[in-house]
Amino acid sequence: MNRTELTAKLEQALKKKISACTTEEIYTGLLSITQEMAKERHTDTGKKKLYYISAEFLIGKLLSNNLINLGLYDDVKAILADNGIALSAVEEVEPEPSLGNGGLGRLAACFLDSIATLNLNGDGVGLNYHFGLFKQLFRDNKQEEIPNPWIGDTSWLTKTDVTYKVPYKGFTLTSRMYDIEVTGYHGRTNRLHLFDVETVDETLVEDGISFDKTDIEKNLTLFLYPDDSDDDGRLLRIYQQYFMVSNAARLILDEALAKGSTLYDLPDYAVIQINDTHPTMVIPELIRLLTTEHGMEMDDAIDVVSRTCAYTNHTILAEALEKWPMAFFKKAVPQLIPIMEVLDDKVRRKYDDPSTYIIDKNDTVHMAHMDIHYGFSVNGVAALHTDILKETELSNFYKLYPEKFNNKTNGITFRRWLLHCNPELAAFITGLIGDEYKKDAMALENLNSDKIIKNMKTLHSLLAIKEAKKRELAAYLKETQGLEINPDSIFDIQIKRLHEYKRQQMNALYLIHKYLEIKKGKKPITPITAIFGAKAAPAYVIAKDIIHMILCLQQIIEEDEDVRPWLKVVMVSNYNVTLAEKLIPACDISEQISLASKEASGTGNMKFMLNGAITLGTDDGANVEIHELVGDDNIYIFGDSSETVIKRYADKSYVSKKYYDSNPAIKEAVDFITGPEMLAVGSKENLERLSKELLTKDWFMTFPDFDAYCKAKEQAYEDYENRTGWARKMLINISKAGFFSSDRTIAEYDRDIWKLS
Ligand code: 26Q
Repeated sequence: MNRTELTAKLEQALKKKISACTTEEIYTGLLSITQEMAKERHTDTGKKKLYYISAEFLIGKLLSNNLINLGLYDDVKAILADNGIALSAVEEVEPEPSLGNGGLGRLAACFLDSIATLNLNGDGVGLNYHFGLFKQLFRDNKQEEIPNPWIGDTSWLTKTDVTYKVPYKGFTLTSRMYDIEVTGYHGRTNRLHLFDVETVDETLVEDGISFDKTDIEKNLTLFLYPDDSDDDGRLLRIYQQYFMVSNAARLILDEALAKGSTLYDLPDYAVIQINDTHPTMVIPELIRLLTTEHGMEMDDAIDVVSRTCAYTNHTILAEALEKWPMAFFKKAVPQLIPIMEVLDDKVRRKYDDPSTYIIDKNDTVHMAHMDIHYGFSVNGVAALHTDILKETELSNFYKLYPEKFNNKTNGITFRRWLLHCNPELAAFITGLIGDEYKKDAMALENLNSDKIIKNMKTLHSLLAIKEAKKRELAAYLKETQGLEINPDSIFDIQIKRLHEYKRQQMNALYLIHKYLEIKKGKKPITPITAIFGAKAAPAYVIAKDIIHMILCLQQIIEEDEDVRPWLKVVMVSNYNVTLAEKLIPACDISEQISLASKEASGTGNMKFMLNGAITLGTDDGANVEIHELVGDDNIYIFGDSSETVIKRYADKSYVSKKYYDSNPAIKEAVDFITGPEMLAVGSKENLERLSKELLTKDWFMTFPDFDAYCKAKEQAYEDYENRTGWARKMLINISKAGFFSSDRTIAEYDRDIWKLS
């Protein structure tokens, strides 16, 4: 379609001249023509189909992404510009759905993009949360939560005719399926199926995000349950999970039957990727449906399902592995219990290692165990993570099924995380090496030639792009959040969910230390802006205390005239995909400082690298692979190794107080948390609890890594002063980022697990 035709189409949808429309009207018009064109590319070809079941799909705004994938972006931008409208202003109108917590949900969204781009037959299946994850506000230096309504009158959802009955103990719910078109980059269109319940009642929500947790019929799809929990919502989580998988199971069986499957050959028609343990109940549910509604014998059903399901593990934190009391199943979905008992019984007959049983002696159901015994593939999400699973966390299972275990290092879609969020950098790359990299990310390696990395003009152009993105971010934060940052400072950024293992508290301790150093007269050469973005689960007390500490520190430094010109701390509120798209291109230093062995992979680390930020991190998750690719000179790695950490946990030898007593810098920074400056702006209760936590537990070992962290950070700041040297590091990082394209990850899933093509 040429520009004239596209203009005509848009004006037809708008029913008036483009120049006479508001940005809201333009958004609605663009949404409808984009959706229509996406639908035209929909196909369901291929006998076998992948069903990626996930409780989370953190898709972000869709308009620009779809325009890029459909090849319309440049034309639409130009047409709007001719009419005096900026596409960026139209983007602002679109609400961001918050259908995910963080990494796992965003990964699922990147995967859908790559599956469609690689022309694979694969759909997503999940839930249509009306308010998603909460929206974050700050008041009195504390986090508050409110709902994030995103559906409204115009959304990307298409209502379908597909409905099912989902049985619970004592009542049955009627579901309806809604679809979101998933466009591939110059590829086919697949679908994201989001199930909803017709009786959901948005008026149930009272103050903030509280609501009646017992009225399942009305509350089931109101909210996404956050990734750390109070007991309150745990039962509701089971109701949600069962709703998701029961609908998924019926859809899968219906589609296979429609294509001529006997169901005994289901693995030829369907492969199910279970995204962490949240959809694990799909295993007993499918077995239940095959035996009760399709007349299959139990052993056959178990065999069929075991050859259809594959499981991805995203965490090594024992406390995050889902284990549910049998009482929950009894209360919500008793029909699954006899099936799970059969599955457990078979395990017990075959193996005598109780650590691998599905139902333990306390009558607790271990969801991951069900996946491993009754799935044909188990994968981790980065090389180190998979090794740790095999050697420690899941070693007993690895002994039973070595052939099931495999690694699939995570990836990100370069459409959203380069082409869309940083078109200037994309154009710069194209100017140097052509645009082959847009279809084959490994072609970025062509940037790593002497002709390019030694050319001073090229290096200066790259720095100019970074500077422009920093100015853009500064203007955006000023306008949207009233925050003022200095674009001529170093942007040092840590954005991710708030979790103790990710160690935002260690970054904050460094900043306290730096603040005190500057007060003593040791000014940095270039001013520093430390930026945080993080939501804490509403019931995660210490995580909220850490946010409080950072916000108090932000205020203290802001009010300190001596330090203010040299150091600034800002925490952006409501960190989400949209903000990530603005922050990442503007970043100089990417903070990836989890305690080694704890971050399964990380994916923000990849996005930063692709946008020319230099990683300051531990040898953890996919940082290990980034480190290997870019080499010691182009990354700042510090801290204890995963082996050391695992050993220290095993021998229980860590005592944080010893470090506090013997390291004056640590003592000074920790004492500051409860000192007079902090107490003047913060809450005694929160700050004292946090300080006590560090002094008596420090479970994620920030003190042992503190000195190494400070040293590595100072080194990075020093190296930043050599501008062309820094630009060369940036370019080498970009040139090595190709491996982290989710197109590569998905091609591997298909080659080793799904076998669709
Ligand atoms: C569990 C039980 C009850 C309620 C919620 C949950 C829950 C919800 C979400 C548990 C975990 C999550 C999310 C986990 C997650 O995002 N993991 C991240 O996955 C990324 C993609 O593989 C990795 O890059 C990150 O390292 C990993 O932390």
